Amino acid sequence: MALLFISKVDSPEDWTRAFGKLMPELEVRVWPEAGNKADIEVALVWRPPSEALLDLPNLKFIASLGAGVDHLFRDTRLPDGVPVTRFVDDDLTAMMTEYAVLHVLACHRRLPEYLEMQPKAEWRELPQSLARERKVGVLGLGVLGGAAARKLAGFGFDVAGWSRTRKVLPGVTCFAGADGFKPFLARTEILLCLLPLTPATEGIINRETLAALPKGAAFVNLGRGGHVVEADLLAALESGRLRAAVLDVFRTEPLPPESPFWRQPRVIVTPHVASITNPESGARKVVENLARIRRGEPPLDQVDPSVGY
Ligand code: NDP
Ligand code: OXD
Repeated sequence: MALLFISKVDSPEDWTRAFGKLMPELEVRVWPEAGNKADIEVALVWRPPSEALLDLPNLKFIASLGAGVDHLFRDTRLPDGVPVTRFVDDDLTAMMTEYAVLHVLACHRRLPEYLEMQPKAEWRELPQSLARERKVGVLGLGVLGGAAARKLAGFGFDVAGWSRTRKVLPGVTCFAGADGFKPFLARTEILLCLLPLTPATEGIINRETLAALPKGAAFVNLGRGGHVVEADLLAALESGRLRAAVLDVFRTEPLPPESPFWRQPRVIVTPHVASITNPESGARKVVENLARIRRGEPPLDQVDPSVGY
């Protein structure tokens, strides 16, 4: 039995070691060395080449190395009827929650503006609100957005969230669907994006969306770069309509040196590090799903290809 590992950004050595401890009989093959394709029962992938998942006659499931699956649905040809799973894990959620809280607090306490003042040796106090007076809005109330929204509500923020289907979350005002979008934006002073990238959410942060936020709002993007129309975001920052932004994800990664975001005042750039898949817990999930399939049960954390997440 073999697993086909395909990723240019994850360490095959770390994953091979993690599988070796849990399931020594599982042979980890690293793309493009697929060996006898009939042995391969699972493919563990991040942005696989377009044809890499075809012609694997005994493939039982395709596991995304990340929580997001946009890298798979973009231009990879997927074999019919083979389930796709994504990475859902308490450690991944905890790391993402920390990062979301870190940067919402930074925007709330006006850190991007103080960082802009520091090289100018400018000692000036900016007006400050209390957390209960600050309206935070979370785009996406799934595993990650839901956890972040709950934790932010615990800090005393006035938190709302927006999802495709309506949610009920204690301490969080929930909006849903197209009708809920504008009312959600109109009350959001710090907007945190934790949506998946799908055809429905591509470019969702655009001129119209940014204009619907109160003037002087801040934006934290931990979802995907494809959610943002970058020229519209830059224009909103330059005009002062948007006070600050924290950007962890970009349309082109690594962010090219010539990107204006590197030099844009009141913007914090981080290199797609909000939350990182841990090979130990990731391998546990894959092994658990192999066991479920053996028992004739469906794998956990399957995505719905019809909605793309
Ligand atoms: P989930 O699938 O658990 O949640 C997705 C949420 O988005 C759900 O609430 C869903 O609504 C909502 N949603 C999806 N489409 C729409 C839409 N068209 N309109 C409104 N709401 C929508 O995903 P996770 O929380 O696990 O992950 C979210 C994303 O975070 C990942 O897809 C990935 O892009 C990103 N990520 C980024 C990382 C980083 O390091 N920067 C690390 C890990 C993930 P509903 O509840 O109704 O289905
Ligand atoms: C993910 C990511 O989707 O790291 O897990 O972006």
